Amino acid sequence: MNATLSIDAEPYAFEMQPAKTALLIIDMQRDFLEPGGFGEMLGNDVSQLRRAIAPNKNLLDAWRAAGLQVLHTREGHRPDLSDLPPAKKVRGKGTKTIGDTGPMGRILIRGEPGQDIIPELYPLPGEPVIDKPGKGAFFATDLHAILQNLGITQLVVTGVTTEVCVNTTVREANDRGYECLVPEDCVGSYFPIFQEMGLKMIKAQGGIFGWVSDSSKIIAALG
Ligand code: C5J
Repeated sequence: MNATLSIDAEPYAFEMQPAKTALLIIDMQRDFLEPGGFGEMLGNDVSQLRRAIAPNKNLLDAWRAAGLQVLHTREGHRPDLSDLPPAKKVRGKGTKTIGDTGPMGRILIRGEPGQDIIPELYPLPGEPVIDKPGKGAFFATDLHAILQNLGITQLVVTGVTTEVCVNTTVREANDRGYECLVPEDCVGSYFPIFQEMGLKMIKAQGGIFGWVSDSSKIIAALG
């Protein structure tokens, strides 16, 4: 797919070059999204995030059918916690924190059931999965090197949560020269006000961090 596709977006159309664009799905992990997981254990309403599953699935299916690049991320740490900053371990003063045993295994530890990606969006063999210790997908990972080697210059960024890992990753990507398009129905926050404001921050001031659109417009453009 070599033609440039013009996607209706805010603050103005996103001129997408599909061969140079990757779909980057952020942290669609069981512990954040599934009833009975760590997110719900903390008192969050997971339905706010689960709304994004079906649009992500539709976009992922269309993206794969078009033969375009997909990457996934997972937030998580080494089992020995050697990459977990003490400040992150104690943040929130919860009775259960990262590394402790939670409802789906050790919380945010690589290889544990809760840290894995939900079955609906499970990566196919060959789709890179970036395990990240921070909120941004570029911090302490090989994501930038992989994207550079693939010739990627534009990203469609989806996933959770809108104001935390999605926003942080879009800002990191923007500073590294990537153009980011965020389909609003494919990102989710436990807090409706943060969903709204997280998207507004991206597209404000002429698209200071990127563009905001909707999955149906991207799928329509892909044909
Ligand atoms: C993500 C978080 N993925 N909210 N993590 O946004 O802690």
